[in-house]
Amino acid sequence: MERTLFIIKPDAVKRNVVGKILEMVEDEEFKIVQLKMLRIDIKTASNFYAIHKEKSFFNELINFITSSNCVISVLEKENGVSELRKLVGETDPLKSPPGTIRRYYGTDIQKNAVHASDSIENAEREISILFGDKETYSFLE
Ligand code: 3AN
Repeated sequence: MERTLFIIKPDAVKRNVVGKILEMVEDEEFKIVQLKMLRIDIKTASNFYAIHKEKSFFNELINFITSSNCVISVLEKENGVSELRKLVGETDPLKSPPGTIRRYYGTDIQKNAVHASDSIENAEREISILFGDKETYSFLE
């Protein structure tokens, strides 16, 4: 079983589609093992997106992700990291295949509704940033 980090971003929370997005995830047999709503602070967001530090869109990205509440979860499934990326679709909603979350609920390349970890290593890193270390955070089986 793999665990991956899933964020429903401010644009989707504001559009009232949290329930619809979680339903898509549960319909694909992901288990929600952690779930919370919060506004990510700038320091945490900068650490989370550190890999994009040099990109032209970095400041815009930090402003957007910290602009309002996100719904943050840890999801579990066999091959969960790649399975969730498939369900999420491409970064640009318009290039996302039909049936993907971003195709349904994304607006543009920035307001693309959701985030999903892109590797097992990054999933562990991102879960630890937003939920704390495994040792200090208990998951109920
Ligand atoms: P993905 O989330 O599909 O893995 P990344 O990791 O390349 O995409 O980018 C992280 C986030 O940065 C995206 N989810 C998107 O919100 C934002 N982003 C990526 N490319 C652009 C861009 N050209 N302009 C504005 N925001 C972008």
